[in-house]
Amino acid sequence: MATSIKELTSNEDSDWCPGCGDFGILLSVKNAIIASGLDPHKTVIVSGIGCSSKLPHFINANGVHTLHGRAIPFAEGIKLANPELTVILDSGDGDTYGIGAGHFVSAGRRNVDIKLFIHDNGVYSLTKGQASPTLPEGRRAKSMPAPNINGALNPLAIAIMAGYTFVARTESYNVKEQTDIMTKALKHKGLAIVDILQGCPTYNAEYTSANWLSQHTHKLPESYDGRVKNAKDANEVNRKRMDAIGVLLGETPDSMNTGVFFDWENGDTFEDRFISRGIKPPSSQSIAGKDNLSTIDLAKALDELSVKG
Ligand SMILES: Cc1ncc(C[n+]2csc(CCOP(=O)(O)OP(=O)(O)O)c2C)c(N)n1
Ligand code: SF4
Ligand SMILES: [Mg+2]
Repeated sequence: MATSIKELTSNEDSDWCPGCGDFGILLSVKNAIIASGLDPHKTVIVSGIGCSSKLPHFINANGVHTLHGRAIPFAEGIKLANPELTVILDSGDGDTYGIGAGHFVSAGRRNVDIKLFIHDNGVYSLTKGQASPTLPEGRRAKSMPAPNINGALNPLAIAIMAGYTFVARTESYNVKEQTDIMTKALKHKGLAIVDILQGCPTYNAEYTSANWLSQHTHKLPESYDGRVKNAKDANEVNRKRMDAIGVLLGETPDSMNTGVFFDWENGDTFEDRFISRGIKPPSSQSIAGKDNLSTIDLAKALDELSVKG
């Protein structure tokens, strides 16, 4: 079990720009790991490619820095191979909602118990600030020659419709709120997404500064409760989905809510379905016999693959 920030801090120095919101996200991920009582040796952080995706290097847990847009299949594969691991996917908005959009939507159909923490800064910052899928139409990040001609995606409304079972938003300079929401996501059994409005002072300073974010985000009202009480009641599930989507569609780029929009713990994850079909996760299969030799006979496969003259 991780007990201190120091224990979770790796030897590698982060090379993020001064004031980058990624620092607040890193601290919040560490806080949430501690608050959830997770063992860093049983925690895996998976990322794609981007400034944000460097995060696994800066945290003392297992980390996999994968391919652009492909973090979700890696994370799902790790969880299916060993369901005892806690798998956090920590990636950018471009990585997840742009090139990774197909995986982002398909993941909702499975409900694998992984947690997506998405750094949403409205730009592809690593490649010098092009518009990401969440940059609103008409906004112009610093390196863009003209205002954005495309409309923005609504990733959380898409996540709810795709089947995600925990859907939330927070912002990168509010470490207390992030820690609280990430901790809730980690406790949730099922596919969770936390979209984190992230400050990029280098390419999108105007609309993502700490000041701007605190003025243009508001906590969901106390009276709003996105949690499904009776997990088996399809009517309640759909009512809560519609409530959440109603709130999300009522937002504007200048006025967004933070908090948990939807929370449905239904006890039906992909890995449970997998195991109920009698399929053993690879991590629980023996790979060596009493003689310590491999139990896997590759001779047949090698024979099939051999080049026949
Ligand atoms: C297949 C492929 N296409 C394009 C790139 C170039 N590339 C690297 S990072 C990136 C965008 C990252 O944006 P985002 O996920 O929002 O992360 P950020 O840098 O904003 O944190 C792109 C397009 C790549 N590495 N691989
Ligand atoms: S370019 Fe933006 S997102 Fe990347 S490290 Fe710098 S401030 Fe952070
Ligand atoms: Mg980005």
